[in-house]
Amino acid sequence: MTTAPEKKPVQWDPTDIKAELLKKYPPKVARKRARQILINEALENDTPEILANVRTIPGIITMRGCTYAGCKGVILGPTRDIVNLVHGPIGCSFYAWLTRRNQTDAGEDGEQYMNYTFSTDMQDSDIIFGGEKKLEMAIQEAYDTFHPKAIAVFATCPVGLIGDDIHTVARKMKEKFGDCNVFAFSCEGYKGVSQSAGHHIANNQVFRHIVGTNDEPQEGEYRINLLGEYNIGGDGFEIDRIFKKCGITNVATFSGNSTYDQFATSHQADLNCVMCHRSINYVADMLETKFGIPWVKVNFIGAEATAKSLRKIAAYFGDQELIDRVEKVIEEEMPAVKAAQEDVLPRTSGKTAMIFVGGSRAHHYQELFKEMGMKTISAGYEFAHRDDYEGRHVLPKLKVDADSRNIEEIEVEPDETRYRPRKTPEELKALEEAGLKFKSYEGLLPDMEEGTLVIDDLNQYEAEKLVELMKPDIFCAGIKEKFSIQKLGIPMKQLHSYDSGGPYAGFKGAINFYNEIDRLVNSRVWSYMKAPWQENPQLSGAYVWE
Ligand code: CFM
Repeated sequence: MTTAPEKKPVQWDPTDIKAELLKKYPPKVARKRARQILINEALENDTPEILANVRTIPGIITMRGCTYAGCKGVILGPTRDIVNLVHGPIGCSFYAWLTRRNQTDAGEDGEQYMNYTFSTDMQDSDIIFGGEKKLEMAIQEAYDTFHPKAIAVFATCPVGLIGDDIHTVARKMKEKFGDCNVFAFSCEGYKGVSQSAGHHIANNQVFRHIVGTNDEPQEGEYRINLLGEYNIGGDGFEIDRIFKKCGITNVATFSGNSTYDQFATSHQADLNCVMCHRSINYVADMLETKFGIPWVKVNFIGAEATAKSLRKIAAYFGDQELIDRVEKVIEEEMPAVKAAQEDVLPRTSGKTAMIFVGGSRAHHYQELFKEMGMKTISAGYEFAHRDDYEGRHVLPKLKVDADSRNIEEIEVEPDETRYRPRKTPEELKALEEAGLKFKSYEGLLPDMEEGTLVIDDLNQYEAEKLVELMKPDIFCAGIKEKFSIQKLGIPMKQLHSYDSGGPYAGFKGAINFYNEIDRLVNSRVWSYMKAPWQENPQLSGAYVWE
């Protein structure tokens, strides 16, 4: 075993770093960005306030995606037996072609459309004369070819601009077929400030058109739904393996490796476990209001976090048999985790990481880094809201602006026949008193050390500046950042797609992650790299404004 050489710590002061990041901006831009760059501090009764979920300043190269990406790609992308049809030009449709590494199994029925791209391939003439006829024909063709249970239609920007009525077309086709649910999403890319708006549009329609449509009793004890787990790199498979071993029945995952029937029967579960708070917390609320299912926050990223989440589920059901089985599973799984951890620790402890991902992972992955003795010195979300940073207690304080007003909030009432509180208020209270928190998420800030930098909607310029100034041992973000960071000599790990790795969830995932990060932070290759022109410039130039 080799140990890492003592590394000279890079001295930096967060206030200087922040000033340095803002220095190049015009005053107005700097003022806005200053509210999105936060130096973490522990306040007595509160968390510091950050500006989030606001428009990116035009001209800035954001890491964000669009509303269509959040709806079609994130939420509906991993549903295997729904035909997801993009109404729009083929450019947007290309990104429907499994570019996110959602995994699935084809199941016993073999219904699996995830690796197809369904598109209306809009042309100039469709933009001028309208695309509804073409959409109708495309839905018919998909139906004739596959006879799926459901067809979902997604609007891209031009569809909203020319005003195609996709909902009427969907309704008409649903009535015509009789045995295929057809519904549409007004998720034009410009609809919101980021993909977060797309999650909301997607989840609303899934709730409205599918959830609770199948009352056939389901088998299995200790029935839960796992909300906000998308099976990237097989994470969901690993979590399901653990559930199975514990005897917990996962009725529906929203939406990793999911099927139409899982959503349709999800109202029969007795507990909702929320993994990615950002993308789905409102669905948990709606399921509670309509059907009486309580929810708890869980996290299966990190071995300790996994154990803690399993114990939460067991405590909720309160059955000694389940509690014992969960303890036994943890006891069986942990030795391999500990062995891997002990192996990497001498080489990873004391190293530093930066994490800038969408809305949840920048928080969750800090668990894994902690288990490796590494510190996250800067982190942030692309598109999360203030509650994901500061905790849900800020929810009543959030102002509704023009952009959020654009996104429908559906009014949900208790179902007349099927609303059934799973626990009495006294039982819930007793569980709370025993430490099980319902509807609770504290956000990322309390889990980060004082003096760390938390940055919302980080952009290309700031990312490079940050790396240059703070020199982390690893930078985690997405494909758009990958190569620019590596060119700065710092290893880069994609935490959206996992590069080609994973799973990183659960116990086996933790082991995979330790080994992968150990390999990356101890590889010198990036720092040896110099492009030929950096050593021998053949041409030199200057900007006119310099
Ligand atoms: Fe939730 Fe996600 Fe994330 Fe997200 Fe995403 Fe993703 Fe993500 Mo990429 S649902 S917020 S919209 S945990 S695709 S699986 S990795 S940005 S941090």
